[in-house]
Amino acid sequence: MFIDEVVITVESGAGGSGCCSFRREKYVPKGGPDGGDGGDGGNVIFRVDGQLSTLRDFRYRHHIKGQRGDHGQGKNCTGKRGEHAIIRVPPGTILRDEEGELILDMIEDGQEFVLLKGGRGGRGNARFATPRVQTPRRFDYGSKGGQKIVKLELKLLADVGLVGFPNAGKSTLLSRLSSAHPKIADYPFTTLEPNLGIVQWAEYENFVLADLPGLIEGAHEGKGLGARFLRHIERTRILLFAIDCTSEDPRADLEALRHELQEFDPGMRHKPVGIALTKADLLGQDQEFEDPFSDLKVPRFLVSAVSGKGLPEMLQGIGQAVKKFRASEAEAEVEAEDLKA
Ligand SMILES: Nc1nc2c(ncn2[C@@H]2O[C@H](COP(=O)(O)OP(=O)(O)OP(=O)(O)O)[C@@H](O)[C@H]2O)c(=O)[nH]1
Ligand SMILES: [Mg+2]
Repeated sequence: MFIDEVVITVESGAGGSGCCSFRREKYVPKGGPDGGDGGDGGNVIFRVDGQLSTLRDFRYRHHIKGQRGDHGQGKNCTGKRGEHAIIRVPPGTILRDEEGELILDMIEDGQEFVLLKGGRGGRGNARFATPRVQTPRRFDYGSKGGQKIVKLELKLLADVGLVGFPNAGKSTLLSRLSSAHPKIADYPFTTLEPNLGIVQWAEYENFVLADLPGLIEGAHEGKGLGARFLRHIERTRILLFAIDCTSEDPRADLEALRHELQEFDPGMRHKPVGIALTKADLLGQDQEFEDPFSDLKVPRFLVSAVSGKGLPEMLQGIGQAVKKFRASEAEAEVEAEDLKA
């Protein structure tokens, strides 16, 4: 099951208490205080792990705690610090607080964020010795850890999202273009959760392609698998509409798909798009295919995942476009940095 939304409670570890102890040894009268400090409690840390692509790990893990610090001990021994709770999340995870306010968007592989610090360890009595008070009995308790309820929401980060009606051949395309193995079958709604694959289109160039569950009319109102997956499209750089070229009215298919996306989020209108007319092998050998989108200025490709027809051209077209967008995003980032400086 694909999980893209969870609510979890996180807690950082409490600090260990300081110790009250005195040195006791043969021939050492009045050994003095030797109570060590308590160890700090473990932090709650979120870390992006590029290997993950769902929040499935949290299905049965709703409460995550940092370890508490050990108490201090005699002979000036400091308590061991508590282990951090390191929570691994997939890239594209959005962290929100209980009210739904954004805390952080976690994008870069390896990115870390300390949400809660562990409690501080308390001081042992050795710390309180002064020339006047040589046998202090005072020590601190460790401070408590913090607790928070956080919502994790995943919006996949893919370069290209495949959008189309059920059975249009989206999963077949993904399996043909990448080493992903999505389920493929000739009935609608075979794909129930997004699949990601890495598509290598030149020697050192690749992009991430997302195969999404099929859309149907009314998806934005929750029909079919609906809006739940539409949000994953929001963050893809390019939309690739998969349209069955044997469809009675490919044009109407495209309009219907676009309508669903726009109703879901009007901003999607501005996303760059391409069209993959799928299943080209089903057209008869001598049948002339009339391009139903000839008046649109949208790059389109007549492809067949079975025969491989048109795939190299499509990869080049999409690959170059992804490369261009990535470069212009990087440029925009640099400009933003310059403005800050
Ligand atoms: N002849 C032919 N059949 C294809 C081609 N691509 C896909 N198919 C068939 O079309 C059917 C649906 O393919 P899928 O890849 O599962 O379609 P999908 O768009 O992922 O469907 P959902 O996951 O239900 O949205 C399967 O029976 C495929 O074998 C193609 O290029 N040529
Ligand atoms: Mg599918």
